[in-house]
Amino acid sequence: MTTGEVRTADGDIVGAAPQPDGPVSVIDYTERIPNNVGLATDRRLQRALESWQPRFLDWWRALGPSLPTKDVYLRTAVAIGRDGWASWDRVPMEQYRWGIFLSERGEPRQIGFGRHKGEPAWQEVPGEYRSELRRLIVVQGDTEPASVEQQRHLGATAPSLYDLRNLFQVNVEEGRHLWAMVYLLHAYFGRDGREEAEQLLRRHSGHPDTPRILGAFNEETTDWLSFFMFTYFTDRDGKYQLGTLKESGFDPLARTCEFMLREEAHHMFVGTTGVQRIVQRTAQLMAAHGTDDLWQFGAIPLSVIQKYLNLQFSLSLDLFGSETSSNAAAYFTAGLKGRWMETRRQDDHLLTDATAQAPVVADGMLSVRPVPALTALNLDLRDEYVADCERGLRRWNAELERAGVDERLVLPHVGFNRKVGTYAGHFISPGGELLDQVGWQRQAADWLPTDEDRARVAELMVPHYEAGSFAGWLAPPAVGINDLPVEYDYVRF
Ligand code: BYC
Repeated sequence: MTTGEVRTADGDIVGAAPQPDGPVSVIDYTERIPNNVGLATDRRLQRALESWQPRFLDWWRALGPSLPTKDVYLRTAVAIGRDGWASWDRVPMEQYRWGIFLSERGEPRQIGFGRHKGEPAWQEVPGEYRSELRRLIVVQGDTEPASVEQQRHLGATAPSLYDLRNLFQVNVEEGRHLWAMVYLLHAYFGRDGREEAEQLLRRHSGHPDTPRILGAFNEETTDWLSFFMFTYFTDRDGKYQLGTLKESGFDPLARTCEFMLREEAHHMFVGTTGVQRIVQRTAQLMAAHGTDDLWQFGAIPLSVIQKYLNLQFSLSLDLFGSETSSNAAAYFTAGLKGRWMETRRQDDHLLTDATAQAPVVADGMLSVRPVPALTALNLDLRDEYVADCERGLRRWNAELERAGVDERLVLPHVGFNRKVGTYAGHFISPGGELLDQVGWQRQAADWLPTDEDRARVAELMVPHYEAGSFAGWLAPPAVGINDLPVEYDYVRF
């Protein structure tokens, strides 16, 4: 790989896009819908997608970023190599070229797990798994526009042009990820696929009658602290879910998700560094003034950062579904959804005889019980995710340590504030103590953001639109985008 790209210890990618060294299919940008799936040779599919395109643009205008801009310095995929490749330019956001890109595969793939292990990967949808596959694609697709809707108004309060640009980069790529799922629905699921594609634009985040499918995508992203926590914790669920779909026996889904993961890495970089820059400023002020009451200095108290973290982590854990799930077992056995790093796992990739320990809450205690490993695959993925989340915490805590502050951020217990799975309906403290409802609610204001916390954070959310100017509640980034200076005017009005 020829690259100006740097991969951090967390696997996040920063710096310039890599040059491809594997097979490359250049994307035809003279097409109305840029793609590397040979759309021009399939007129029916092309027409169907071209009729969906204006509806997508209507949705983008109505529910995409609300801040009017002239252009934004954006990365656009222009070719697909094994390592991906992108161009960077100032682009009027509405003219961003949302397209359909699948990773190239060097060699024909075999299904790597489940009942069909060893068979050639499917190039068409197997009839017996049609509805399960469609469901997975619809759930994945539903999250993409949902996050754009949740972040719609954040542009009005951006802490800098650098951050504003990152928000818009995330938004256009989530829009592209919607295109990726809509392509699969149109190309492989006939009329019901087209209907599902329509529904993806009809459900709206937080709508009382037509909400988005998964809980976390109906919550409001109220401010930039919430946005950075979202891109850290919730986009990271995206990384893990896409990582399991990348293993799918349905080859077009696997290849789509593989390419999406490249773009997704930047989203998590935004979250990791966004929270880090906030913690950096908070730590400096705590060290200087010997107090956590930082509102008076125009910054966010560490205790409030911890509350936002508690909330977003718990909402994101709900996205893994129940710890034991017959759906998850069925997806795996059918070869539709694998495990994280499936190919590197040292077992039979069938799991018919394996067991796992799943949590239980019974008799006033938290404990575990043995269950068939096949049913515990949501838990398996969630455990991988939690370990990854810990890495960001270490990075943020290093800022506190560097500033000479004793306090630390911590991940709350996985049972804290849960609405899905074993812990739902139980009252567990961030420290992992099982409480009664009254006891829990008495302390909830210490654990989760209160209306007052949100109001005070909102007071700090004053836009900084001059090039090189940054809000005082976070540190400027160490480097700019694609080797440009931090002070570059990444967004023009
Ligand atoms: N909220 O057997 P269970 C991303 C439903 S994020 C509401 O425990 P299963 C992104 C569940 O659908 C990644 N409902 O769960 C990030 C099921 O309903 P049905 C998105 C929920 O099926 C940031 C029932 O409860 N991708 O990409 O094993 C920005 C029983 O559930 C929730 C995916 O999620 C919930 N939280 O697993 C932009 C991958 N949880 O089917 C983008 C595709 C569960 O009985 N989805 N339910 O009517 C899946 O693999 C699975 O659907 C889930 C659930 C992991 C979500």
